[in-house]
Amino acid sequence: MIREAVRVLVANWDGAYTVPSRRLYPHQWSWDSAFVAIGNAHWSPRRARSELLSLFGAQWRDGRVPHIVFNPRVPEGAYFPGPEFWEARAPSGAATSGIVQPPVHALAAWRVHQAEPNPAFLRRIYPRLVAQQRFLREARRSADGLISIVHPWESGMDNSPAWDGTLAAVQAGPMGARRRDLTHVSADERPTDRDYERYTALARAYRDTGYRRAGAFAVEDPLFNAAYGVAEASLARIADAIGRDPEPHRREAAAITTAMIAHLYDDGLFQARDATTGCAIRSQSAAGLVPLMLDDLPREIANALIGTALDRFGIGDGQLPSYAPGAAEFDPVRYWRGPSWLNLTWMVWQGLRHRRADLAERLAEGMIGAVGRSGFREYFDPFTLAGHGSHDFSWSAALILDVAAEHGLDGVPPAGGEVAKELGGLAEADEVGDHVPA
Ligand code: 9WN
Repeated sequence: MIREAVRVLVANWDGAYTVPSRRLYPHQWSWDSAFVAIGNAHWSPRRARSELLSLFGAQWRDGRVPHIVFNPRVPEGAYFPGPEFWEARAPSGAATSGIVQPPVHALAAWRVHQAEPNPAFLRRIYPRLVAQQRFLREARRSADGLISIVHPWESGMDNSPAWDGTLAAVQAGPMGARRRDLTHVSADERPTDRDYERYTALARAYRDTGYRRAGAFAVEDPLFNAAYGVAEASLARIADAIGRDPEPHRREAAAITTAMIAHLYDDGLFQARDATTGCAIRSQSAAGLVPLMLDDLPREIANALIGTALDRFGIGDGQLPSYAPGAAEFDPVRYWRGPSWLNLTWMVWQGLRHRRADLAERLAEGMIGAVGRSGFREYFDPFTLAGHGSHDFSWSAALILDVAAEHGLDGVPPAGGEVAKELGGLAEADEVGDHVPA
């Protein structure tokens, strides 16, 4: 499994970063690169650093890190919406989108440094990570202290039923272009055309304000806000390591946790909130469990989330469905409406490791079991473990490497054992496919 994961990551390496999937997603994606860096850190810290530095090379002057950095060698028609739709360029000259994704990059940078300490890398990436957070505060923070997203694509869980109500109010005409995703993946595993029309209309409206003003979709999402808080906690560690002041980051991390508890927490699950109306958006999305990643979450709230994860999401069986199976909107095969995804499971696994090692172990085994059954698919039916979406999906491969390194592949702790030996023996693969010096 380890060799196969590295094969996928080498095959998807584009010289300085990794595409999520060769055919379905042939450019660089923001949060995908963070997860890939976390996995690559175990066998090629050099690639992991390159992954993050190349992404931040396309950071905008206002600090935003675009959710896609387009590869100029890939034809416009290979992915919709492509560079001609977004009409955006970074100061580096790279064509990009104009929206963002959950800021999991500071955590990734810290993990990469832990795998192979490199203060020069930390010093280079730190101001960029700080600017990424500053953009979110300046452009997206409400008076209540929460960060909002302006498009379902910014949540990373694009087609979550949590967005159905808000999206229904979006006025949308025809897309004016052909979807490319359906040439690679079956239509019942992807969003509907109606969803795509609304995604396109929202992105176009935001673009037409110069990527400044939110339109009909402005939402405070628990996953995104948790990622923001984890980023501040990671920045405190990074600041400490390079002789900068960690205190402002610690304060910011504490403040976001407090704001999330005050405004998003409700009865065992964090909920999204409409940033325009202030009304809760009630759903059964697993995004509401991701705040378990926050170290400073009060114990009684963490325990309540764990209770929900067991009762409503059934994580005792090793899978974390992206949406609670008992809910009417649950669909085990359609993109973000029920299937389990490795990145979501990995984030909750992180939050459980120091709180409920027994459950963390179940999830680790569940991730390994899904890949063992179906390969490095994009998502999995949480009951049958059948694979869906793209094949050879990068973050599935990368995060399995992290799980294997931390947990072992067969429940045997990995220290000094087979996993480390296998990962250490992959120097040959590291030589493959560099076009751009890191
Ligand atoms: C739009 C690349 C991305 C992930 C997202 C996932 C999917 C894109 C799409 O693929 O979104 O950004 O075209 O469907 O929802 O989380 O980053 O893997």
